[in-house]
Amino acid sequence: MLLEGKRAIVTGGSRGIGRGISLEFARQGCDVVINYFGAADHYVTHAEAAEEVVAEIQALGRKAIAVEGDIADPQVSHDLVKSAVEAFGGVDVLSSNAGICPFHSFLDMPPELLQTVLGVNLSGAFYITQAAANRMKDQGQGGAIVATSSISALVGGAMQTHYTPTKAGVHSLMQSVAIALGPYGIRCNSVMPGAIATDINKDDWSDPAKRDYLNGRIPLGRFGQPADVANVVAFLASDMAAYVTGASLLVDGGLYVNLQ
Ligand code: RM4
Repeated sequence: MLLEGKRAIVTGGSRGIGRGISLEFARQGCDVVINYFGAADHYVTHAEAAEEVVAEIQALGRKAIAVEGDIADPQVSHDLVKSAVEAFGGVDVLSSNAGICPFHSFLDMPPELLQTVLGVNLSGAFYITQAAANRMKDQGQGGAIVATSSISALVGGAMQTHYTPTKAGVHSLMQSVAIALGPYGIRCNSVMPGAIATDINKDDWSDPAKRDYLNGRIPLGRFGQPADVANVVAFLASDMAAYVTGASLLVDGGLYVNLQ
């Protein structure tokens, strides 16, 4: 029960890594606001998925609500904090996790696609961090923010030229806000997931040759699961990590260090 009695917001919390984080937070004793985005897009979350996570959390004996909204819109972050205050009385933990990666080649990248990815992955992380941190400051009890960066903050991807800079940006954002928010006892860290099997990369890894190649590069010999990342996020969000801020932690089965 690392997060007993805490109140969390998880953006992009209904599917993939975010779903894993929402469930792990609940297992650790936390109530959770699950943000999701309901547009009919392959890469974003849907209301049913969010309601399923709410039901799973309630079955664990914790409270949860689902709140729809595109995190690229700054108003959504204010709404999420307001929802957490109304439903649970405050916010102690933020998992800034919402992200998209619509794989696309570089030379013909449409500006609109670039703007969409920047808006969700980077501006969205900024808005929710700012909104949650203001609430945590007003509460006067500190807080913990954990952003989902990526191994892609450190390495490139030919089909991810719009995406990898946002993940480097999220990592950098946590470093800077760790300094800005340290005086309020608000810790800010990021996780850098490697190859985690979720809907975001289902198409990209539908080619068995590509999947086998990537799998063979992971020293621990398997793709990650959302729970592999969620466990680390729960740790960083908890008092077990009371002296950790401005840090990033690779959760990649050793993929990053495997040059050969
Ligand atoms: C990750 C990394 C993975 C990719 C996802 C979408 O950060 O690049 O390989 O599957 O993004």
